[in-house]
Amino acid sequence: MHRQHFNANRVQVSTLLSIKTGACPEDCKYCPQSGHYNTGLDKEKLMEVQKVLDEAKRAKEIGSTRFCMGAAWKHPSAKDLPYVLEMVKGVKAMGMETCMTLGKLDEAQTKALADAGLDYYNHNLDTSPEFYGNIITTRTYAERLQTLSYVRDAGMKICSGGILGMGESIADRAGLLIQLANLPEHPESVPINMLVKVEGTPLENAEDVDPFDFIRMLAVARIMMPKSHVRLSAGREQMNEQMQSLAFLAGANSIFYGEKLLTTANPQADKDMQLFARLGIKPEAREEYADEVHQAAIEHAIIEQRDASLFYDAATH
Ligand code: SAM
Ligand code: DTB
Ligand code: SF4
Repeated sequence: MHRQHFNANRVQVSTLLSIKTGACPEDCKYCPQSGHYNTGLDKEKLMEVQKVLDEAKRAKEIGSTRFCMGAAWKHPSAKDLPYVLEMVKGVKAMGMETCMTLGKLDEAQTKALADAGLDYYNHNLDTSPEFYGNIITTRTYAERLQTLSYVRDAGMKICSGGILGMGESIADRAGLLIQLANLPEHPESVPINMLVKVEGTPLENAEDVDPFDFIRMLAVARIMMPKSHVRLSAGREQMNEQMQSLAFLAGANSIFYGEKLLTTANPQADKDMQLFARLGIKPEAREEYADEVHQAAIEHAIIEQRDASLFYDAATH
């Protein structure tokens, strides 16, 4: 199935940046950025446009092809939106794909983001409709579906997935995939996150997910949405290399790349590139890149991340 639609040795790499951190009015029980819980996180207001562009440049230099900007908002405000649009334009001009996750959108905001050149909008359904109310009470499932519908109608690509490890049942995991696979079109990108348990959140002591059940979730997502990129998302820092390899074999073909997710740790870039090399995986080219020089620069950046020390480079053998 995977090989019918993708080169199984290519994995798409995206880098995340939190452009506005903490003090979020929503009550998502998994989230370190919710203002409802005390997680000791340093709160920050919207980052300056130039600082965001500097971070995007850094991401490009380590070989990332998509830059995803996240804000801890219920929804963007009229005051903040113009700055966000400048960020999209600036990152796009650097030759990277752009992605944002800013909470709920109205129709006009969605159109403005599309006009600025935003490629992807991330808005997760998180879990099944039945389990959802145990995790979030300040935003409904129907509101999430509405935002996704605006994004689709504005011609942008959808990134939508969920989280495992919040106490949901196997049926709830199936319920999430059924929702995603029954959207009018499959999301182009389906992030499957393993809960990062953050002290101070209501889920800090949640039970671990069985690693094989996590892998099964990726495999079923791959089968149900054969043309989508399935992203092995948050939680990789807590997984060993063997588990990540199994995830790629099960059909995951995208990761977050760079040492930080939004507020929590992600594996170091050099470690990821060493693992890719040992598995014979290469980072995927940008979907619409027209410029081979740009692609060569990405590959060069990736190689630079690897430690030249002793490991078997399966990608070039
Ligand atoms: N505030 C916006 C929203 O919720 O739409 C955007 C940012 S929010 C942090 C993006 C997604 O990150 C959430 O939908 C959730 O799936 C994921 N996430 C947040 N905290 C997480 C955690 N501790 N572990 C795993 N995934 C998490
Ligand atoms: C997604 O599904 N996972 C990313 C991204 N979309 C925005 C976020 C993961 C956040 C993990 C917790 C943190 O670093 O704050
Ligand atoms: Fe806010 Fe998003 Fe975190 Fe929910 S997941 S508390 S909306 S930042």
